[in-house]
Amino acid sequence: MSTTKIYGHPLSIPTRVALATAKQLGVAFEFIPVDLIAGGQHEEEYKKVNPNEKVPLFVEGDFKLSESYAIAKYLSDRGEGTALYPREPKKRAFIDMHIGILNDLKTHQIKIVYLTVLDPKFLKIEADPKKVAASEGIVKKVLGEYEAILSADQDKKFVVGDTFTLIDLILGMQLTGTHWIQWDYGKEFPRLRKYHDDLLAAFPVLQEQLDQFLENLKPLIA
Ligand SMILES: N[C@@H](CCC(=O)N[C@@H](CS)C(=O)NCC(=O)O)C(=O)O
Repeated sequence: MSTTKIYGHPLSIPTRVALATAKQLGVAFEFIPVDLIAGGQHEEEYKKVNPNEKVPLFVEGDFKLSESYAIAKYLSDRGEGTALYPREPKKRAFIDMHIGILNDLKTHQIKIVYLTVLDPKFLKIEADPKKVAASEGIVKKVLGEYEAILSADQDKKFVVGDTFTLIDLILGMQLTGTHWIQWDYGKEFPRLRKYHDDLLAAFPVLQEQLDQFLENLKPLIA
């Protein structure tokens, strides 16, 4: 059994960022599911390992790390992974800038999923249309920024430079989160759709993650 553990939920966007990074880098780990629907993140046993009461959590011996992007950066920064998170200062600065932008995207994607899917289904709480519209506005603004960046060069395969970096892994992963609300974002953002389709074709880990995600999502959105 591996001593490296990733706690998470298979449908959680941040968990999937951590899992995809580990898989892309060939890191051996044990996945420990936390049942968010049943409140597993608030149970004493989990709170002992992660007082933050969220997923994902990366554990290696005494070393514990929460926050999906911190986990992705850490894994990319050690061993063979540096190409995902290049050390050249300007490249790294751009990647960190995009990570900040993608954090807004992720936060609002998660809000929309809770407001429109999980709260109505499990807590019987109706979505507040104003809150949904505000988050949708931010999601579309961010996707519009990437649509513009990629449209400037129709041959561009990656957001920063000409190699696959954490930004492509994170953006690619977060774009699959649109399945939660069954939104075909490609109608509004066709260049982004092409970029994403090309990533899925070129990086089997991303396609594998998407297939597993869709399988797990089926019963929730049926
Ligand atoms: N900024 C965090 C966000 C983590 C997060 O919000 N995780 C959600 C699942 S998608 C969670 O654990 N929610 C449980 C809760 O808030 O009770 C990251 O990127 O890791």
